[in-house]
Amino acid sequence: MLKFIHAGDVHLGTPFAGLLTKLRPDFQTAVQRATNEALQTLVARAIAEEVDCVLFPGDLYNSGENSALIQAELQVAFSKLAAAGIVVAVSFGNHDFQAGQRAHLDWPEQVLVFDQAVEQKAFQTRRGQRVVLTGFSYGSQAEKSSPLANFPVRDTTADYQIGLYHGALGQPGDRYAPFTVADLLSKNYDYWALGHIHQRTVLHQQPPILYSGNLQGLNRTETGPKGFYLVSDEGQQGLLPTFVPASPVRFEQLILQQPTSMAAIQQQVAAEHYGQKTLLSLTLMGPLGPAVQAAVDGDYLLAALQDGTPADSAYWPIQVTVKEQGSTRASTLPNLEQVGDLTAAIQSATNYDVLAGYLGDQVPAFLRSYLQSPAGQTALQKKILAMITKGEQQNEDKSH
Ligand SMILES: [Mn+2]
Repeated sequence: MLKFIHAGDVHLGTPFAGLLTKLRPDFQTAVQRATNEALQTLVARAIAEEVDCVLFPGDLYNSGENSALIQAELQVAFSKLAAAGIVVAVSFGNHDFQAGQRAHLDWPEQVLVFDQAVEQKAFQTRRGQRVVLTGFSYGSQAEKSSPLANFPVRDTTADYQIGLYHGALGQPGDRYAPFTVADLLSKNYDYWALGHIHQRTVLHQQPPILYSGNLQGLNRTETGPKGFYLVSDEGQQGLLPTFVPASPVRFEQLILQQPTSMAAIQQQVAAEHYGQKTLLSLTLMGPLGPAVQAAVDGDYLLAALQDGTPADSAYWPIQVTVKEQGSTRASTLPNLEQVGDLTAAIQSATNYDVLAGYLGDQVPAFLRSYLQSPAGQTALQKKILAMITKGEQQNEDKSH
């Protein structure tokens, strides 16, 4: 019998930079502690369940370089697991590439760290069974080679063989160690612990090939409960994963139909059930009542909703989008056709608070800080202006 935890994409130390300025203080604290608290929940469960090992297939850290606090928190977590006789296996991904080579605190010997070349690591469980783990770590922000070719087929002398793999389905040459399900199946492993995709996804049932998703949602697009898989073959039907929620803060999206007043919005939002601290992205379907429309036009809708949110609510609105007649337009974005001053319009559209909402979670930290910097803002604004101007010229050309 084997029992283990599969936790991809913990992203310890995520700064939540674009979000923090908009939060009530209690949410600010909760968000800043969220990734570590989710890890603590995992550790407590691992110990309570007496698992044999915990597998982290990439992006355990949000970045390759980490503060003393984050390193200390991870050290505490690893030490607790080691003291309970639990083996930890870490392979680094595209966010925390080379984290194994950089300075970090000494980890207990029960922590197995995968090198950039594909490696096998074996250990004996408390019940005397031999488990072989196979994996590799990223050496840079992309892994265009096919490390899978170097994964050996299953060691027939092992009781279990598990692959740790940070990557995405794709074609040779894609950025994130592309693979196909057939490639993985050809290795005959008992389980594939995948990382990289933040949405829980089952690619194959038996043997299980799956993404556990992230431990804590990192932005408004990563909605719903987040956590890890507790995997066991106690039921003798092969290794079966059970999802265990671990995120202390949740992102959710809520759609409201034709709100007539600000009070109506507040009532509908408050009437939802919130099991935990929830950051809300609201979509208002038009037509809107006059007061709501005025708030949209005056660009103070979100601020007004935050002002009207009770001080002890379990929810906090972070974004409002208005949709009418099939068109989508974020209330924070100006309508270019109605704006006389194009430069000002572009400036407000490239404001980082607006921009951050459109950046996917795979956008690396250095690019986020560039887009937030004066140099990045100016470059982006120039580019947009050039595109709009060029577009106008092309339209004129066509009319000839
Ligand atoms: Mn990730």
